[in-house]
Amino acid sequence: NNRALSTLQTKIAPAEKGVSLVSKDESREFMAIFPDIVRDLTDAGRHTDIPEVNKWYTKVLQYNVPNGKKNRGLAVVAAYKMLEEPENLTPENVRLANILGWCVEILQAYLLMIDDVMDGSKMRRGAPCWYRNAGVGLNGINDALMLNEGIYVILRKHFAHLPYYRDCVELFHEVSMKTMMGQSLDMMTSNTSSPLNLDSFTMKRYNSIVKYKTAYYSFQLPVTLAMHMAGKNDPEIHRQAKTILLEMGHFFQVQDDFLDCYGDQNVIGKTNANDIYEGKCSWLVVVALQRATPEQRKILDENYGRPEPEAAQAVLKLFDQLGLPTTYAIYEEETNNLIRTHIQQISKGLPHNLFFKFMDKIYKRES
Ligand code: GPP
Ligand code: MG
Ligand code: MG
Ligand code: MG
Repeated sequence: NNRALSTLQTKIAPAEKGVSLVSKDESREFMAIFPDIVRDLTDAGRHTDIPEVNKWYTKVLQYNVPNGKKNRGLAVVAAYKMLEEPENLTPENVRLANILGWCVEILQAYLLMIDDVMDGSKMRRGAPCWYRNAGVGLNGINDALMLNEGIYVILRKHFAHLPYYRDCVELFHEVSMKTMMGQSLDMMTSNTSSPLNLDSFTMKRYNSIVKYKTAYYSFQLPVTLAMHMAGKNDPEIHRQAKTILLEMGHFFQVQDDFLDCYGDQNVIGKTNANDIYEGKCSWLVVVALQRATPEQRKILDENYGRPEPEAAQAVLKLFDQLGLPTTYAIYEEETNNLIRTHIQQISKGLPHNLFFKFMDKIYKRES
């Protein structure tokens, strides 16, 4: 239960099946840099008069940052290596790309910590959500805020002298703002804004929520950071990358919503059906609403977003009756094909392989 509260060891994630964004060695290299990140934030000769906070901050970082899939962080490294000119791919620059990748992972950890409070989630990455640990609770909000500020400490320490520093700092702020606006829309379209109104669960609303809350920070951010590092500054290239990355981000959140109900809890590391209990505007319920007969709509009105397990069961049963797993399988395959077609249409300055790699990584994902 008390994973890293009792140990400062970093757990190595189990081998993932399927394709990787980077090689095993590159993945190890990324992990090997994490202790330096922790040291930069907790042991850099600053705040030496409050050692108990540095010690706590170390625990917060160890528990929350390194135990996920690290796709977003590794995406920065993979993208940088594909975008940079070979002669500039020095060990120092690769190290910087890894550090930038950890900044994205810190952002992700920070967002998840507070998202789990807002969503009343129980488990994250196979362990209790941070706020559910003894002695944490809502104090965890401050821990999350410390992680967020840590991003800018790291950026300043390693990048302040570089020409793309300002672009990176501004991008983190811009993307954070968009994510919070998406989260705001997510919250106001769920049962925290009582009473739950399923009329507001339109596909249009869904599209806005996922674009803002997920796509920018999960896909546009890592690749745009790598483009800044590699000096790819042409606005047209950025526009084309953004278009395709937001499409991928949308696809990724549809998958997240599907896995919330149909994923294996031991593989996704979260408990099932939380979106149903929380009355979330999830892809599953939006599609269900499009298909429901008046009687089926009544089942949703009465059971969606309710705390009783029987209510969630009734919703799950309806999802099955409506054939949502099949609809999802078709959606996943067709969207994969569509995005691949769009990647082929990217005209200049961007390696198609980078985007194909991302799609290989997420298509048919189970976690
Ligand atoms: C994913 O939503 C989106 C986020 C984690 C962004 C949160 C943004 C904040 C400003 C806190 P989700 O709730 O479906 O993710 P999960 O299923 O992992 O809880
Ligand atoms: Mg959540
Ligand atoms: Mg959420
Ligand atoms: Mg989810």
